[in-house]
Amino acid sequence: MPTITRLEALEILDSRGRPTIQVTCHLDGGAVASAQVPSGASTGSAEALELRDRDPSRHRGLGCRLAVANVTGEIQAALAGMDLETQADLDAALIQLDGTPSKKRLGANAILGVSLAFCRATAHARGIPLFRHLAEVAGITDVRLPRPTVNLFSGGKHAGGQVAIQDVLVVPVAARTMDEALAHVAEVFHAAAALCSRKFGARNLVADEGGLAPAFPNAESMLGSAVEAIQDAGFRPGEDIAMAVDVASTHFFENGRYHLDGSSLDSAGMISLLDRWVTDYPVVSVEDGLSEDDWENWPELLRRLQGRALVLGDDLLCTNPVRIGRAVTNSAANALLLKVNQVGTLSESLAALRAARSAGWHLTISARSGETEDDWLADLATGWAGDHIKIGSITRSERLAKYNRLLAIEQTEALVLVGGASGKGPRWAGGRTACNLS
Ligand code: 2PG
Ligand code: MG
Repeated sequence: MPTITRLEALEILDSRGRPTIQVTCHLDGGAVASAQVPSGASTGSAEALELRDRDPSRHRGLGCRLAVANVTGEIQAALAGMDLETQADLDAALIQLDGTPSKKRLGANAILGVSLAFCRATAHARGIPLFRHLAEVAGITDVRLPRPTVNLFSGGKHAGGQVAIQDVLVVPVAARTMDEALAHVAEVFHAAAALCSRKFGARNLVADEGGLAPAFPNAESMLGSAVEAIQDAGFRPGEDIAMAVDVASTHFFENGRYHLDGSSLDSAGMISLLDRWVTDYPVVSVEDGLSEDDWENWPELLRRLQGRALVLGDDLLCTNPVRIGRAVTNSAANALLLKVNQVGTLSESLAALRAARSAGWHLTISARSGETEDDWLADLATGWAGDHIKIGSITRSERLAKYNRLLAIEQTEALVLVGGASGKGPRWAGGRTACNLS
């Protein structure tokens, strides 16, 4: 069984030019592997806490030298030479060492870096691909490629707030392979870029996750423009290419009201708006349609959208098994957005996945808006059998590192895309296979 002999750490920069951390793990058999940690911008308040230096003279206080020092100092001192049978042993040791519920003492960034680097080093030591090792860690046998949900248009905190909602995504529902899925998405992206120049006179600059971000007059014009781009690319909206929305509504919810497009809606008004979007556009997944602080209204949102679109919880759930349990009990959602740095270790993320799956929920495994060139997310979403993977758009190399890894896994391992053989399936499309477009 693996024993850690050495941990190294380095402060590196993420895709927004902000510091993050890379950890390298050496095992006694000679295996060595590194992992880089992502960072969000539209964060949920229940997320595990990244440790930042708070030194205003460097990187505006966001430096990660303290997190680096914790890995090479206290964490290495505690873990080196320890007998670690499994990933669960390693993660339990990290959690115990930190001793705080939010991981604020050692830093969730430091802890996740060690959790991921150890996992990858163990896969190397075993001589198997990371996704296979991750599948074994999770006890998952039906390994398959997740279907991508790809950011087309960006708003909210990822695009300077030109429009309140965060992402309009496209879902290549008719594609039978990953290769075909990305080819379909690329056609839509290029059609959307042409549409943005035509309609908004915009140069095709991209936002934090690579999505196009012209000055949309309102949220709904993002949805309408996405339908147009799908059609311009020669696809049938809802049949060949569906859509998803990350409303990220926590970030425009204030004093009990949702502030968007010049109006202020109460929760019932917001639910009605989302209901209409799902009726009028081929939307199969609605993420954070309501705020993380609006728990009492999520059950009504689920009741209204059930069977038509997934009700996906991100800020609401924060990949936290306790919050997922509450949402299951209250019938507040039916899909989990899983982001490992929201909770801080692979084992806790796995507990979140199990809580969601045992309630029959759908699973989207997601990147963060601040990413790195590391590609472990592709292996995680494959090994843990995500229904969807959300990486961002098909521009910016921190996104493409993951898409290209998915293509490589498809080619070398002959894995099938979820729902791929039939082309369509209720499991990943939220129960909806066709849409009425008004
Ligand atoms: C989200 C994520 C990824 P962030 O809200 O789903 O898109 O954004 O990493 O900024 O939290
Ligand atoms: Mg989100």
